[in-house]
Amino acid sequence: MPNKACVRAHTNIALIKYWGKRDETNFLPMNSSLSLTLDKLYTDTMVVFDEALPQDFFYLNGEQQGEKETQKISKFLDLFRAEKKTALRARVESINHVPTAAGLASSASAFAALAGAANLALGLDLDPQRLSTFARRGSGSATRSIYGGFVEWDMGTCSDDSFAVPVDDAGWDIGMVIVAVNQKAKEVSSRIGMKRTVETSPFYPAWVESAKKDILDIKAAIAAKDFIRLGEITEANGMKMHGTMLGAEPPFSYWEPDSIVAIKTAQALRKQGIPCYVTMDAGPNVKVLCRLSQAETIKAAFLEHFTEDKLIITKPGKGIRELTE
Ligand code: 2P0
Repeated sequence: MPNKACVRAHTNIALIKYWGKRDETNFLPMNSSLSLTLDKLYTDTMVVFDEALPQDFFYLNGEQQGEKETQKISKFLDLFRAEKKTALRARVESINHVPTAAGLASSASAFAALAGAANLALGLDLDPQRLSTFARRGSGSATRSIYGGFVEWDMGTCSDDSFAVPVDDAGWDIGMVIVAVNQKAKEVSSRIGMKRTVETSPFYPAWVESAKKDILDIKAAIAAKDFIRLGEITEANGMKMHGTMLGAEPPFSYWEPDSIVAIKTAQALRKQGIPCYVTMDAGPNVKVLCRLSQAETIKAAFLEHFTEDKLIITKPGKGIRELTE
């Protein structure tokens, strides 16, 4: 058994969003989602299983993490230990590669990298599809970070068949400009936010119905390499998700004034004949889906409102892979 492995996983941005669970224990979503894996933002994680360790240890960016964070990692590693029928404890060392000041640390890349490294270190030999079901139980969005390009997370019928499927490598002039908007205080966490929305928002059933159609439509747009349609569906789906939160009790929103500035900037670019479309997640950052060949032009327009360090251009990223020394 190798007992040690290091894996890189990239984060992903959902174009058709995951927002709500039908089973909170197993992280089963209310609807299928579809994302784009990003090249620029990723996590490298090394896992060493060692019989000399009395407990699990977790280091993030070189700093040992406290009990709460370590427990989360232990609980996740328990899934792999159960599969291997071992009680071995592990040392986990993660480095988040996120451009400074962006505030874009992601549980998607974190749990996908940890899943990949645990799988290799224990010699489990899980195939990527099965591995994505493990990643899912760390964080829903991590399901999709196993693969590169456009990825669908099929909602499935149970824990075994709710997994990610690669859809397309996104190698047809697809890019993203991330607008890192300043965040004042930590908002409602996505886990709490989606739960509140599912339980209280009268708009929620309509969201689920509409997301089912959106996923079919976006896959047709990807198959046809129709960028405009891809963007239109992406932007509309994200807006609908944020709409469900306004209907929750109590209502909440992740938007900041600068989020609106970014949305308006994208709209103005479209009027000038440069197609680009926005999507937002559980935070104020705005992600602009664009043609990679036009990303610099789009960034220049955003520079009128945002400083250079807040604007990140990225191309599509790859799936998880082992890093060898
Ligand atoms: C997504 N988000 O599809 C959606 C869109 C945020 C908005 O997945 O509870 O950290 O760990 O499964 O994956 C963020 O939620 O939530 C997320 P858990 P996760 O990317």
